[in-house]
Amino acid sequence: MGFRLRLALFFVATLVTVQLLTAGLVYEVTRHALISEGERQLTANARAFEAQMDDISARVAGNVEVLSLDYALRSAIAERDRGTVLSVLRNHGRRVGASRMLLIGLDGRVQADTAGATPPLTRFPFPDLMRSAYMRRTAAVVATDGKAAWVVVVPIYAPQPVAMVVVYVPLDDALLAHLQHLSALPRDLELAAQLTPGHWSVVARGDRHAGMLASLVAAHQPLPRKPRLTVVDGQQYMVLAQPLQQPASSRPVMAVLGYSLDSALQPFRAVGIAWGSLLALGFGVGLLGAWLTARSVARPIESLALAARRIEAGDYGAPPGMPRHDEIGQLAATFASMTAAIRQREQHIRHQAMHDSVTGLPNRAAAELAIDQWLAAAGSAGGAVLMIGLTRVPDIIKTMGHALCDRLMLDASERIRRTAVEAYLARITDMQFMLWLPQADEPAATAVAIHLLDALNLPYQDTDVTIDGLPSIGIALAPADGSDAATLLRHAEVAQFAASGSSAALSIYDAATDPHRPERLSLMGDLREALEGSKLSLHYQPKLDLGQRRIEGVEALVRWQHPRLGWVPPDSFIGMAEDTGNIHRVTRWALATALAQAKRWRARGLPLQVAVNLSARDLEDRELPARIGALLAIYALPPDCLTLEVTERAVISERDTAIQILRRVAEQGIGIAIDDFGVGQATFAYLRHLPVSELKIDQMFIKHLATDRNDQIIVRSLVDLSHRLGYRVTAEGVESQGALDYLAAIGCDCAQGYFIAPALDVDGFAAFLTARGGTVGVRTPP
Ligand code: G
Ligand code: G
Ligand code: MN
Repeated sequence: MGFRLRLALFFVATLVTVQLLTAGLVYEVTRHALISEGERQLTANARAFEAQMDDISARVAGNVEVLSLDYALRSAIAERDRGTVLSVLRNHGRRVGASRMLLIGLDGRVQADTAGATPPLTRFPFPDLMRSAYMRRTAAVVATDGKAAWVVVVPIYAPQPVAMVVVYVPLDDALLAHLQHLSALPRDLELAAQLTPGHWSVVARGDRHAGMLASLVAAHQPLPRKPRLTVVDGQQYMVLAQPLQQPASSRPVMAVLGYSLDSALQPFRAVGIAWGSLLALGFGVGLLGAWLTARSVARPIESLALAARRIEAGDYGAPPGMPRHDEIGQLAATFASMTAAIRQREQHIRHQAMHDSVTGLPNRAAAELAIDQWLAAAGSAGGAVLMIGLTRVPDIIKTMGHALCDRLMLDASERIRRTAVEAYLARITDMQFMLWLPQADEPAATAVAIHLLDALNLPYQDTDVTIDGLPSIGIALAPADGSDAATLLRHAEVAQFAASGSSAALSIYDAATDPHRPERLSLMGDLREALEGSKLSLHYQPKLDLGQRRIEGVEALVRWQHPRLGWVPPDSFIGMAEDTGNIHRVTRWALATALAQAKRWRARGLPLQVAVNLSARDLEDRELPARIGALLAIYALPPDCLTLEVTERAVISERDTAIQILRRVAEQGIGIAIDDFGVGQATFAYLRHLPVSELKIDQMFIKHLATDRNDQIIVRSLVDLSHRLGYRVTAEGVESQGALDYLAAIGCDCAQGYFIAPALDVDGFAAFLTARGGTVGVRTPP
């Protein structure tokens, strides 16, 4: 139920209730007044009725007294002349309106009866009336044969009483109507007689009557001797039964008087109607007024509610203005300022959600949205995502704190902005920006990237420090490297990661080398299974001692026969295992397997040296030295039968931990070989700090050794220098007799390569040893 309707209903309900209460009060007061008025009137009327009857008695008595002076009557009485008596009585009777006249002797016997109903000498039935008639005028009501009559008894004197005359005046409807006509008798009047004991019936009624006796009898109520309220024919009446004068032996007769309250209320009815009309009018006007008032209150509230719903739906348009000065006007004004505040706050929150607070640039979410929108709108036009990372930021934060780093990033963002004015720039992470170059192809993107690197490579000057952010940029191209923003960003990030490790500091995404390809994850799962289910195996490539022309040892190389992919080269899973932290398992497995094999060879009288490859990540494993020591102890092998191969890169990039681990290994008497020597940045000066026992010259220098003069010079110098520094030297990738001969000639210690043998499984190696038994033997310890 709406506010408007409720307000209107309340107004009207109040109006009607008050009016009805007033009406009820007025009605009750009036009714009470009318009831007491009715009682008063009924009592007065009863007395008036008695007075009327008295008048009749007086008139009748006067007439009969005149009759008693009639000489003819007196002599006829004396002579007992019934005929004359009757005719005189009839004459007089007509004059007073009597229905019957009796002449009664002093002995109480009827001497003449004008009705002729009484046999002569019958006793008059009401002797008490005759006795009192000597003293005063005597009259009473008598009921006989269903009729009532007013009986007047008058003595005849001559001069002594000689007889009595009894006059019957009929108390019938006509008489009552006559009396009502003449005087102020109540209009509702009945005469009731108890003709049979206990049963009242009406013997006469006025010209208007309401059947009061019938109603009382029907309701089994006694005749009320005091005014009482009774319902007669559905109307309210005051009723009073007034007993009349009666001789002792007559049946009881009463006058029943009525006073209609409804008739008495009649004059008030007009007032009631007028009042009702006024009420209806007031009702209508009140309703209209209430509705109008409610509307003037409800309308603005409804429009404010509508505005609130609009805000809920995100529409912050100004709410309707309300030029009012009341409470609602105040509410509307407050509402408007609240809307404005919410709008501002939401804009702020939205901006914060989509922007970086330091540079004010859009963030990753905003960038993805923008690129996706652009791609959707531009169709196949494509573009380039440049992921620009400042590689040193994490270090800078750790050493210099966030505040300086924020300034650095702000400065970087301004440099990028200046270099690529048109492009869409966003800050993706703490250390990365992203530049979106719509419609740019690879050459265009590369050109921009080179400019950016130039701009960012200038060191950042902050009050008293100069900082080099070390920028690197990865490029992903749409649609080739991804058709949605998320993929493009991910790929650009992969490229940037690759770039951060390369000297060019710039890399274009290449799906083939992406170390984050989804299949990698499943491959790593498979690798774990392979480690547990011995799907990995080691192959062994012989190492030839050039001086003694013997096989002095082997390099263990891991092989993986994948159940689905078939042969998986180590290059493609070793790097992955390094990235995913699985390399430790591979290394432990390789060490255990290789040492177990060495033990088996020893048991057959072949004391072969075994070389096992380590990865850079293995040099973070502080447990490695102890683990290797334990393995040697388990197989009861001397430490010098094991060599660990580490790449130049691994020892250079790793820091103190790696060197400590290598030292602890070397201290046990285990050999350390530098693998792929010559291609990286390791210098002899650097190697001097490491516990290195052997250098393995990279295949690159050996492959064309037989023919290439430059390679010959390099290798000879390397071997010379190494020997001077006390290192053993192994040449890798020996593929020809010429190379082997040259190496032997310059005094290189060892050779390894396809010309001697590729990596062989255990059986293959055994066969190789048997086949080459004549020229190749196992070096005996010096
Ligand atoms: O012979 P082959 O193509 O498998 O060698 C490829 C590369 O894999 C080589 O550089 C070699 O050092 C590396 N490699 C082979 N086996 C292992 C191993 O067990 N551990 C590690 N870390 N590298 C290995
Ligand atoms: O980095 P490392 O020396 O561990 O690498 C050994 C790798 O070189 C293995 O993949 C092995 O199969 C390969 N290899 C061994 N001998 C030769 C050879 O004579 N020529 C070529 N091209 N590769 C070789
Ligand atoms: Mn190796």
